[in-house]
Amino acid sequence: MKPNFITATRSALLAGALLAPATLLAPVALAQDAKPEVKPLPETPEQRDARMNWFREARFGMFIHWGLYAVPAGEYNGKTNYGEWFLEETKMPVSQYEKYADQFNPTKFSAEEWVKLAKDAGMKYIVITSKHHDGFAIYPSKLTDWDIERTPFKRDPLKELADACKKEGIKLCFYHSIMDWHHPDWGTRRAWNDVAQGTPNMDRYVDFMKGQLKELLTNYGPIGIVWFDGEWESPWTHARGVDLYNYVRTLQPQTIVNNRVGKGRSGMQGMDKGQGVGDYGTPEQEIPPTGFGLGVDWESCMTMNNHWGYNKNDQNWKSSQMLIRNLIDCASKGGNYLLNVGPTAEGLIPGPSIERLKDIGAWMKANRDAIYDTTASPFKKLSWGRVTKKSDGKNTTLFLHVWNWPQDGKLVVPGLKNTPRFAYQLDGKAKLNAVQDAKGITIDVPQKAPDAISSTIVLVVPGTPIVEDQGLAQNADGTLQLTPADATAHGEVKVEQKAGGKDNFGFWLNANDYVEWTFKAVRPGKYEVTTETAGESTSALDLILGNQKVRAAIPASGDYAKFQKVTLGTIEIAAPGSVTLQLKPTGDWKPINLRTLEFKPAP
Ligand code: H79
Repeated sequence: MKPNFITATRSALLAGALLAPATLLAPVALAQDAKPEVKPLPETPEQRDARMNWFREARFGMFIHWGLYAVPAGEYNGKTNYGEWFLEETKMPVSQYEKYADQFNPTKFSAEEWVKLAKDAGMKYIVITSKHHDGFAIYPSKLTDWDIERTPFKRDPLKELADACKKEGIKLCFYHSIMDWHHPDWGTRRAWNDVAQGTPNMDRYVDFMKGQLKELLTNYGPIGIVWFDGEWESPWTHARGVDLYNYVRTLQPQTIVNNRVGKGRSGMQGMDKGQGVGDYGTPEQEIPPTGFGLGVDWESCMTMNNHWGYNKNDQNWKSSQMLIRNLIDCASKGGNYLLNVGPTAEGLIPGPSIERLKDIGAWMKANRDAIYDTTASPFKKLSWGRVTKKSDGKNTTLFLHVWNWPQDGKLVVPGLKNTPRFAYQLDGKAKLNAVQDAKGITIDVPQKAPDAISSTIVLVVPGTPIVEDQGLAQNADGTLQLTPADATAHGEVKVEQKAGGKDNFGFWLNANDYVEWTFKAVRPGKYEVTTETAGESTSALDLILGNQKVRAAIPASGDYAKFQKVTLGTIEIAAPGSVTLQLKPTGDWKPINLRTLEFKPAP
């Protein structure tokens, strides 16, 4: 995604050109300017930094998906897997769906409790659905009767949240869906929308949406972010996106707008490709394998179980460890983590979500300095965890988030060339010995990890960190681990993050997709390569290294979630130096999930 100031500068230049004497304009420019394209509001880099500052410092927010879909709670006609897409997936007549409004009476809702829960978890902002794709406004809107006033609940949850957020110093933000399955003017009217009449008219729809945004950006105080979604259907266009972006920024000049206001978003990876608009990228249900460099802002939104909206049968909760490590992972790559809760129709955040938020809060209480206002890691990939950093202009403080505690009590920070000033344990501030050697900096740490989930070691070095890329290399004894995260994946293959270093390649659905690693060989010899795979059918892969090709037969495990150990074959490393290993579908290949490859000297 392109930082907005690039386009801002360009439009400033364009404005200058338009003021120039007509004789100076080339004929081409005249033709293009005949119907000037709407540009995002101009802004200097300094203005943009000032506007984005709180978001970059915050690193952690709460997403709330709350609407009428909480009434059926995921169940309909014997199926139990629905969420906030209930209306679209059941294709229920809209008139029937509207009746859920009679049962939406969240008398147990307490804005104060929700905001405190977010704050105690260490979250700095809340993004709540003012309207999801079903079009239902969770606040009293003067512009429609498809709103909370239709329910027995005669309160305004957004007003109560705005007051509680103001009191607790939390930024309130609104998720507002562009796509609207209920409104008669949304351009792709659903066949089951039996309450809409007439011909859809997008200009009228935009007027309606702008009217609601005006309510939201006028009646609830300063709004941190307007989080658009549902931009991908064809009635929505880039020009409408730019216009809407400018509209929001005109109502509240300091508000941040995500990139889903426009059409640039590239799939679930969420960053803009091609022509985009908006202030930051929005990966969904995934954390990018690396960051995107300076000046590129992003936020990964993720669920705690498998649904955004409340689903009473979904007990597939991620562990607190995974959620905490996801937060660290995002911060280490220069991004934010927006973690979702789906409250019930009674107004309660589910118990398992509360437990996890409390665990995260306990970790954050001790480790907050290592998350807020930090910037991305200067290291590529570390075997033991992640790094965040802060600079005061003179020194750099590196926060070493250690997930895999060193058995020998020596934490090696590989390739770091700065002379260490000092190191300590964040928890308790105990000083630690840090020495520089050929490998980088080695810190003496206690035998036992201070925190089973993630321990923070602080290392202060002068200046900016200078890191010599160590790359992937065989260990001295020849062993080697090639993790999915270290690989280059070609095609649609993705790295699925799992707890305990058990990431796997997933979505490997195409026989043309393949993966490869480049590493430094230090110990020539024959190596047995093993891994763990999961799949419904038997499969086959070629293991390719130089001119060797070893065909690996992969047995079925019966289930994409059930992994079993597989020996891929024996391969020879002929000489020290850079080596590339590829894994390519072959013969009777069928989709599989695959974990880390392990090299062991062959017997
Ligand atoms: O609000 C939650 C979900 O209801 C909503 N976004 C989160 C935050 C969501 N809507 N759709 N999806 C999630 C999945 C939709 C994916 C697709 Fe597409 C839409 C596939 C094709 C069109 C996104 C846009 C991926 C490619 C283009």
